[in-house]
Amino acid sequence: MAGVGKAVAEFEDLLPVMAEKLGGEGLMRELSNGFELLMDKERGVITVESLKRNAAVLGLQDLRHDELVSMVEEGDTDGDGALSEMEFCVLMFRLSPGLMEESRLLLEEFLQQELESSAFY
Ligand SMILES: [Ca+2]
Repeated sequence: MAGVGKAVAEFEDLLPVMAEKLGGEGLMRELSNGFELLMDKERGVITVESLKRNAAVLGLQDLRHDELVSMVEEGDTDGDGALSEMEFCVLMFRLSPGLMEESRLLLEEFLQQELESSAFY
């Protein structure tokens, strides 16, 4: 699991900085971009195969197959074997405890805005 640990450590360093710079909405947009880079274009979800194909984009090419599998399993809350965009975002936040602390407020603010804007449409 050394590869996962290293990748996670990099996210831990990166995400709080991004959160601070971009604010909640910008951070969600970055995560969403990351999701699009990693997803299976035909299915619109991240699978182990799409993760493997695109992992190099995020510098995760050193992760072994079973590490990629366990990443997907860890994030897959509805058990369909793939990561939806929301599952991916939640996983990224879970992998980064520092980010959770620092950006929970930003995230809440963002979700609040989303709720408010969706209430108007
Ligand atoms: Ca899923």
